[in-house]
Amino acid sequence: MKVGEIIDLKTYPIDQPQSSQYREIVNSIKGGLDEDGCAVLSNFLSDSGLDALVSEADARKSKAYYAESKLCNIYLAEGNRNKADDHPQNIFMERSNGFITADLLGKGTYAHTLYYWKPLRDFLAACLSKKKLHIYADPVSNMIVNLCKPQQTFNWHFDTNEFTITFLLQGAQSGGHFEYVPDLRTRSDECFDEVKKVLGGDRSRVKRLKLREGDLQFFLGRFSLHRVTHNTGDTDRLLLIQSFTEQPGIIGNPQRVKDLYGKVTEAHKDRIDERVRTDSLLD
Ligand SMILES: O=C(O)CCC(=O)C(=O)O
Ligand SMILES: [Fe+2]
Repeated sequence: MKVGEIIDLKTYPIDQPQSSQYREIVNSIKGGLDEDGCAVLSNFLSDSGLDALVSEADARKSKAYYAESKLCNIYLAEGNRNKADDHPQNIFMERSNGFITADLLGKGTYAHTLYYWKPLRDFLAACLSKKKLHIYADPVSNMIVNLCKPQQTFNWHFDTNEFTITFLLQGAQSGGHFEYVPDLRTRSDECFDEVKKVLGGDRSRVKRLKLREGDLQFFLGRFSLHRVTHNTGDTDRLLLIQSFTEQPGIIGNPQRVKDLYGKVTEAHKDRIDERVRTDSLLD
């Protein structure tokens, strides 16, 4: 299967930037992202593309990393002893999902081929009104599969990278909902009070996304708090995540990468003090 065949290019001709269909798609995505930091293209993957990506993920499920520590705050980082107990940095929640990491989805896999396909990146840049997008430079977490087995959940959190696309490979039979709160923090403000309200159970700003297998979701996870509710069905929920950044060279906080994905590389060790960020938000 060629890379273009993983996608339903008839409906979504993302390799034809001159076409009117392309412009329409870009405009619809822009509308969604402007409104609430999220947009979906239904049935973006072809049937055979979806099958291939599911098989690839299934074959690697036994190697998924499950962290020992099951309690996490929304920054997926340490607490802060200098803050009150009810400060968001000190509110810890169950996180029981696992990850198939990028090193397990290397060159030659369909997921890798799709991720590095230039027309896809150009299309995403157009949707975000950016000149150019870069592959997220983190070698462990730039492309991952989130694995939520029955009873598992991924707590409320913010992402490190600015922008992800996700492909639902296998939905939960029940539960396993993706929920998010659009623009809960900004580049210059953690908005702790608003964050506290959501963690306290206020659902007035919470949105729940209806995703189906093969859909492509665009998401600005650095600013929108999000989570995956408990998978209450009997089968696994599998979601492929590909991350991009505007600036090259951004990698994850080594502590966070180790906790979440179970490993770091030389790239993390070398660059602890000179990590690139475009803001000063807590990770
Ligand atoms: O599985 C999902 O829908 C979201 C996963 C996620 O938020 C993450 O891996 O950062
Ligand atoms: Fe996330």
